[in-house]
Formats: sequence, C-alpha cells, structure tokens
Amino acid sequence: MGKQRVLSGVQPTGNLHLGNYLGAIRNWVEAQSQYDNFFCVVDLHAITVPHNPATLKSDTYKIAALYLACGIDLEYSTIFVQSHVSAHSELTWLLNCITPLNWLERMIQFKEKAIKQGENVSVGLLDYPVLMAADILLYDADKVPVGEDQKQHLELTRDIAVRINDQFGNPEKPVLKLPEPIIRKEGARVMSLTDGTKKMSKSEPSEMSRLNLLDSPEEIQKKIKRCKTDPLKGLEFDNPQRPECNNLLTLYTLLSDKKKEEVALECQDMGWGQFKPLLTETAITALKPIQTKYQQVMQDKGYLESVLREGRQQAEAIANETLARVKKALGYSLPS
Ligand code: AQP
Repeated sequence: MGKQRVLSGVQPTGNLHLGNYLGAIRNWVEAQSQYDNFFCVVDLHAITVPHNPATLKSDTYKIAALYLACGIDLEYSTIFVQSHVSAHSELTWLLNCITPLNWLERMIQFKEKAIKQGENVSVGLLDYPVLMAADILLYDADKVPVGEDQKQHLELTRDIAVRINDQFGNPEKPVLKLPEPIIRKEGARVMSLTDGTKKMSKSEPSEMSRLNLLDSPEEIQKKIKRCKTDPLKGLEFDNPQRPECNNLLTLYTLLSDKKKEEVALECQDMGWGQFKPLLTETAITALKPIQTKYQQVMQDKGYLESVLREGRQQAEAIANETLARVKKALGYSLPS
C-alpha cells in the first residue's frame, strides 16, 4: 500500500507568525517522510478579505520560500500555488451547489471575521470553507494537519463529502474520500502576545500581538519586552486565571524543544524579568536557521519558480482526475 496523502496550506495574507509555524508548518515538516504531501499557498483564500494586488504575488512567493526555509523537503512534498490549479475554483462551484447555506452561516471564523468587516463582507468570506473543502477533496487527502481554529472547517469538509457521496455515489464506490484532521495538542492554539485569550493572527492590526518568522532580533526583543504578563511571581502552565503565562511558557517549551514538565520546573520560581530575556534568546535562536535559509531561497527566484512550476504539474494531474470524477457523478458530459 502507498503512503497516505496529506494536504494543507497557509494564506499569503501577511507575515507568517509563530501560530502558523507551531500550529501547522512545523508539524508538516516533522511528519513529512511518512506521507505523500501536498502543501499549497492558498492565494484564492487570501482575497476573501480586502487585499492588496500590488503585494499578492510577492506574498505568495514569500510563503512558498518560507515552506522551504522551514524544512519542507521536495523528496517527500509538493509545493504549489492554489490559483495555478484551476480545478480548485471549479470544484468549489460544484460543491457550492450542494452545500446548504445554513452550514456556512454557522462557521465561527466567518462570524468572527464578518464582525470585523461590517458592511463589506464578501460572498467569498462566507464561501471560504467550501473552497477549503475543494482544496482537500481534490487530492483525496487522508490527513489534514491544521491548528485548532480550522477544526470546524475540516468537519464541514467531511459533511460536504458525505453529502456528495450519498447523493451521487454508491456505498461501494464513493465519489470523494473523507479526510481526517491532524491537530497536535502542543501549539494547536498559539495566543496573542497582547491578549492571552485571543489567538495569534495575521489579520490582527497590531504587529505587537505576534512574533513573525522573519522578525529581526531587535523586533523579537521589543515584542517580548512589551508583551502582556501579570503581576504574579512564579510561572505556571494551565492556570485559567493566567492565560498569558500559559501561552508564553508554551512558546518557550516549543521553541526550546524541551518537555513541558522540564519547563514547569525550570520556571516555577522565575519572575517575568528573568523569563522574558530567556524567551527572547530562545526565539531568536530558533528562528535564525529559518531566516538564513529564507534569504538563500529568495536570492534564487529561478529555483523557486521551478519548484512552483513542477508543483503545479504534479498537483494538476491529481486534481483534474478528481474533478472529472465529480463532474461525471453529477451528470456532466466530459470533453472527449
Ligand atoms: N494562533 C494559531 N495557533 C495555532 N495554529 C494557527 N494557525 C493559524 N493561527 C494559529 C494555523 O496556521 C495554518 C494557516 O492558517 P491560514 O493562514 O490559512 O489562516 P488562519 O487560520 O486564518 O490564520 P491567521 O494567521 O490567523 O490568519 P487570519 O488572521 O487571516 O485569520 C492553519 O493550519 C491554522 O490552523
């Protein structure tokens, strides 16, 4: 039996932050040799909120370069750009027509992002989860490694696949494969540096709320120095009254590759004045190799373009087959 297939992606909507890295990309890298992986830069998702056309292309390349810089290995993984494979848009339309509107209106991410946008909410924002379902289902993905915030969208993807299979397939020959999420406990929900009850996010206006993978040592130092803490001495995990404390200790644990119990012991008598420089040094050291590799990749645009060209060909071959299967099941005539 061949390897199971993995599909995941990140939007090119700004700088990648530690939430994207620890919740998603680092887990892709660690498990990649076990799977047949497709990692996509989801640029069609990026325009579901107001975007800047002048930077979309460079942001897309930046994310692809960061995938390589974080350790995605082309021996195990394919990297491609979502908009380069038109089957994503086409399958979205087909899935749209069988997805009940009220399934989408229930999505937490839609509600949260819609509130921020007031009158300007696009149909695309509501439809984001259907596009995500198309991304996953096109590749017959077995596993989808994501952060906790995407769990509801994964459930919706499964519901859409079941609905297509029930209506247009037969039990022996389902049209679409049902994917499973992989959500690691550690790093599944990295919280904001300015509010430990909110997730770290690219779309949060304040830069001080997140540590980006490409932040300079000075920026890292400044952000950690000013991040929200509490007046208590002695640091501890899992105290619901101390969300910032739990988040910063979790970041330290993940970035230092130490065990939670080890960190709990190490930091139990520390004050913030001692802990913050430690976290700063740890973050700078952990991000340095990624930043160095990123600069190397960005210096060779031709190489990056060839990676994406090859990625597109590999992705397209699989995606077009699935699209044809769905169209056939829905009763379409296929061009001869
Ligand atoms: N704070 C987080 N903690 C853990 N995982 C996270 N992810 C995002 N934020 C955190 C995971 O990163 C992957 C890529 O996310 P995305 O770029 O597609 O969009 P998102 O989930 O909407 O992430 P952002 O950064 O918060 O963007 P905005 O601000 O636009 O919403 C996903 O696997 C996600 O789970």
